[in-house]
Amino acid sequence: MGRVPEDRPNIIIMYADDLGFGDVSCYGAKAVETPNIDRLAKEGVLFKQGYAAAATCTPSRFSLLTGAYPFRCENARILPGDAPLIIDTKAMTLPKMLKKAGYATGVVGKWHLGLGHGSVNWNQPLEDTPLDIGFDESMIMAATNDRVPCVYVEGDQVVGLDTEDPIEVKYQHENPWPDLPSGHENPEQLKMRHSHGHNNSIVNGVGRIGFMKGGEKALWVDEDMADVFLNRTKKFLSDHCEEPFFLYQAFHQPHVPRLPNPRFVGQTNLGPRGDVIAEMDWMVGETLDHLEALGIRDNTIIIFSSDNGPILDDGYEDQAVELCGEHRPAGPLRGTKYSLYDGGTHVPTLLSWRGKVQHGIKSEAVINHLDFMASFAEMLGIELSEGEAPDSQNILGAVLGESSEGRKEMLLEGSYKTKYFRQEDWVLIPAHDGGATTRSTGTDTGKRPHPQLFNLKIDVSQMTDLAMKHPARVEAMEERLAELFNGTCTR
Ligand code: NG6
Ligand code: CA
Repeated sequence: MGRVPEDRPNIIIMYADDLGFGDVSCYGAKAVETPNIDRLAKEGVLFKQGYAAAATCTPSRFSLLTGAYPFRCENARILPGDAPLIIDTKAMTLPKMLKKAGYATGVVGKWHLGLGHGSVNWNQPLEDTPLDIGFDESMIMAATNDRVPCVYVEGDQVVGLDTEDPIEVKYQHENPWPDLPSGHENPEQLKMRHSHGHNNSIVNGVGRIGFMKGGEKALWVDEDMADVFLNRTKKFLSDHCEEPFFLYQAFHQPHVPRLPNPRFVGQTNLGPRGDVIAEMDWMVGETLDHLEALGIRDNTIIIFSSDNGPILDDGYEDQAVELCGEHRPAGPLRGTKYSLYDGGTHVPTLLSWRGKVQHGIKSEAVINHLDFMASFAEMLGIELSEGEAPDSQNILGAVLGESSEGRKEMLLEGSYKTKYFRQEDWVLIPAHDGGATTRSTGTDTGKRPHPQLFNLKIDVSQMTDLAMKHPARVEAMEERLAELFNGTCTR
């Protein structure tokens, strides 16, 4: 039995990669069943208005871990696999804050916040890793499952490193090692073809973004990744069940390339995208069962959410579009990953604390992942100093499902530094340059040469632009957006 004091519950943040508002059964999905994620809804709070800070990964995760809007960090944008760490090692972070409160801290899974502070030498102990921003333990992939280097990193070391076969990584247009195959030159070697991009180095029969060489023994096998990360998760939980802990469990699903373990192939009729969601749901179930077995489920806060909205074709021919049928990955919401419309950031968000928080609540409170930091600070009696978690709001009551009062307003990011603003039920998307759709991904970008205004209360699918009808509101919201954007703190 764990002996965690009541006032310092364990905290696990389970963070899916590109999972949409309509992709799990407790949010209405029919084509894919997620009985384990649904357990969290049954035994906790389902947020109808839960938001990631941005419609892409790196900015969202930056905000989750720092409590700062992504626009505050110039480099918070989709990073290559050899990018430097973008979180200031001196800054306060969620894991650092919890460490101060006596928590053991760990991260397992997708990182994508950079490593090192210049060009990384993968063959030596790495510098500026998750260990330098507050995690005691770390077992990660450096970036995404479609980017090199395709190796796991435990602490500051590549797992399975062989000094006889050093790893080299290059992000450039041309293949730097013409004797090595690439997806572009050797499509016959691919088991899953790319639809756009993803035609550089071939690892495990899949073309990736970026080129890598060496490290043959260290290369991951995509189909084993769920088991590898789950085993490491269970080890962390077993090792720390006698003390308060924080685990950031960052799933790699359903991001591309979607290569489930054979046990999950064909579990849904949606093809690989549905099957990896089923696989992730299984990981959630295994994690919950492990907490039960350790006797610590009741005193563990489990949050489940996603870093951004869904996407069907994100660069591989995996039939996500063809097999989608009636399934609506973003549910009733307009837009997807990369979009300025709601489906880009409005994501499934659940919280279960079985021993403490009421079960089966459906909350209308608006919460943003940014807010976990200040809310948990409140829960644990931690003072945040000026400048720390500058945009994280203490809405603990809402986070624990006790109050329907969440955030009143927030800036949100579409793709690459584009922004929009939600205030109460109103959403203002300022004028943006760029195309209304991106052909390769099929994204409804939300970019228009004029501002758009929606009222989500009466128009959840953002079908009626009210900007012409309410020019004064557009102007007032534009001013407020500018004020928030130009300030240094919104906490
Ligand atoms: C894009 C990739 C996409 C995905 C995304 C990051 C191409 C053509 N597309 O650049 O496949 O990797 O970056 O996704 O390369 S995220 O969820 O990590 O933000
Ligand atoms: Ca993502």
